[in-house]
Amino acid sequence: MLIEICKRRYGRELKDCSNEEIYYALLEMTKDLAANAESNQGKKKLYYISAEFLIGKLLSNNLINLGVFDEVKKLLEENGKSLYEIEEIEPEPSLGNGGLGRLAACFLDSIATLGLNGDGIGLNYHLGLFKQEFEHNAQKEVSNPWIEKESWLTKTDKSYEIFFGERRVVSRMYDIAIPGYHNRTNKLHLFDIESVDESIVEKDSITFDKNCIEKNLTLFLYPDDSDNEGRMLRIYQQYFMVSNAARLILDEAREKGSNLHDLYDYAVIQINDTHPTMVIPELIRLLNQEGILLDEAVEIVSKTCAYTNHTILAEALEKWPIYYLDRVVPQLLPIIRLLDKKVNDAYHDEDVAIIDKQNRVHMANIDIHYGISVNGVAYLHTEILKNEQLHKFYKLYPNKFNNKTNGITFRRWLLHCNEELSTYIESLIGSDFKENAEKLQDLLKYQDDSEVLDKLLAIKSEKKHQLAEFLKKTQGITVNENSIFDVQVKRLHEYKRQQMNALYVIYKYLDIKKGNKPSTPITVFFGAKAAPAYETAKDIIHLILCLEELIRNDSEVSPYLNIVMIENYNVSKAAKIIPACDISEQISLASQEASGTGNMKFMLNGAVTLGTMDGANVEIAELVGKENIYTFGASSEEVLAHYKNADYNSADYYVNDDDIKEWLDFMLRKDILKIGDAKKLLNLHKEIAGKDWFMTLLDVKDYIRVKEIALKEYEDRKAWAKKMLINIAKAGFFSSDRTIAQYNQDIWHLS
Ligand code: 26V
Repeated sequence: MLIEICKRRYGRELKDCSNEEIYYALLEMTKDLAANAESNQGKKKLYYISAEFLIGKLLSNNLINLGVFDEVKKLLEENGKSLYEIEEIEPEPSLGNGGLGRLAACFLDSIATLGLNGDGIGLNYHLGLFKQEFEHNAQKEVSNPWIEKESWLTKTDKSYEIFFGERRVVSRMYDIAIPGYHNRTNKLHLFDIESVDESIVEKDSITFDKNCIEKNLTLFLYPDDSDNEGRMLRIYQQYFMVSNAARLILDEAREKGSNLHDLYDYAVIQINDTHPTMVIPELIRLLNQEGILLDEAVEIVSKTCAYTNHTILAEALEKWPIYYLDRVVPQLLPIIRLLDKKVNDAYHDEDVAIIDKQNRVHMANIDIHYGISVNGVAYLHTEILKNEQLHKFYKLYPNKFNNKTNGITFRRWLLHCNEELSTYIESLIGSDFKENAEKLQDLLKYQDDSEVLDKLLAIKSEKKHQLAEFLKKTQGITVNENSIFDVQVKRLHEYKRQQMNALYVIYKYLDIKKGNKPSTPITVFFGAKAAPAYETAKDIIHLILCLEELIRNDSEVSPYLNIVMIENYNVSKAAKIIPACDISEQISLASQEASGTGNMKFMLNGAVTLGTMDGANVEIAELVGKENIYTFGASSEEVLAHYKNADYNSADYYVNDDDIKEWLDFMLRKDILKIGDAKKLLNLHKEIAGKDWFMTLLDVKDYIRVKEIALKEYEDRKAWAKKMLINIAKAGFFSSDRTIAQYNQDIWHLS
């Protein structure tokens, strides 16, 4: 097929085509193959609505899922071409930010793989999340155009008129096919406007006129919301997403014979965090327009929607001032007030109200009252929701609350990103693990097999070599392939505590200077984007980049310790970094990381976790046993008690502990200030020594202690390889196929 496409498109043989030409031919072929695999046409359908879908590059994954990867790779090789080089040409869709978006992408893969009738709905951001560049040791944001003339997007004939008060835009739906692994194909529907105009963005920046909704609506994911216009634009985007979704859902239900009174027999909507919450009042409004009385419309919608919570951070729980909603979507206000009134009449309790005393609408509260299910994303997280953060709601609706521990798709995070490991596993235990991840446990019988352990180490070395080559080529950085690869890649946030890892580097630097040279050198990798308006996060990036420069130029230290900050960390880079990792840093303040999914990807690829008892780390620890994970730090109970009693004071640590003082003051030393920006470094110093909301100084010493143990135990290569094997073997639980099967069984009930 590929040969014919090349002939037709370019009038040439495959071997005479450029990599770029072959990429577009493969894109056409893959889209055709996916379109031919029919979707499940069951009566009831799931709609997974999300502001983010961090889908990553699609070519190789789609080839794997369609069952033609090996064949295509071989054909290309026979013609002197490399699929690995060709896949580099594909631009990475920039439709997500972090874990929440990547989870949505893994879920789409698993929903299709399990043959379930379910599509994703989101927005087609033309410039996506910003692209990160480093300049003067600081993050710079530039726009990230990713849509080419020919792409995975297929224009459909679906289009709606969407009204914002007086304003009106016309939408257009684009589809991306989501082929399941050896199964049917589902869709990701991305709504857009035809009047979007990329030229309004200032060159080399992410600055644009926020008032011009007709041109800017689908430009950026999470546009800067530090001013009124920015916050309003977010509401425009959210309403645009859910109004289109609601119209599509009603159209499809009607086509299948629904009279809309029975909508819940035809549709179930998973609301991914609060960004799509307005789908609830919007559906109620639309049903009412169709002649259904308001009270009944509320009942119908309440049986159709389910909500997933992804964070307990107060600032991430959306509360929109009524004033904004009234300006942008006045048509929803009567419905929201009705929803509020019903809650007040029933419960007379401000803490569970929809509209608070300050006239803000609590989006999560709408989801909880007017939905069938509320789920957390890891055991500990769900317990905290039930017992702490959403306790009052839990008392009202105990049966709505449930846990769905996150998962990852093994197609992308093992089969594709680590073919060497996947092939080797297959040679040991056969191919069943590809369909049933729990089968990975069959590896346990090799845990004392020297040959197997050696081979695991050899594969890890090969992946480290590949990453080193990639970094040399793309970032001009040389890394020591024989060093320990210690990796922390994730969104930048104080609760994730990249700053604590930076303090470790400072500790180690000083220790090496004292003459304590580690037997095996260490490379500490970071990869993280900071939200453009989040100054402390940007200051942490600055510190890391300054340390990187300082150490690189210090010939006494750099043979033993190095930092690498990876620029513009994204899904394709993750696929190269994760298989090369020895130590997986999962060091959030206990109670704050809802789940984490990177932790699962690292484990699956044979890294050993160094982490707190937070999020899904708790479940990882339980699965692998304490010999095979390094845990440290305060427990979530202790942390929550500190918050409740307001008795954590970072200044006490700074003033009373000479080591901590030395590490923190390091960032204000002359040699660092020479490299960095004094204002940024001072701000960060002040933040940690004087505030430290996420308790870095509470855990930093225990962290360093346990990290040193891990580094020492790395030296016993056989014992370490056994830990690697056990981590791989126990990762099966974290397949998103398991997670999705649970969503379906407990919430969606699709046939
Ligand atoms: C919230 C907000 C609210 C204000 C506007 C910008 C913005 C952007 C993103 C978010 C949601 C952040 C929540 C998130 O990504 N949570 C992550 O979800 C993962 C999947 O469940 C989970 O593994 C991570 O622990 C959790 O941090």
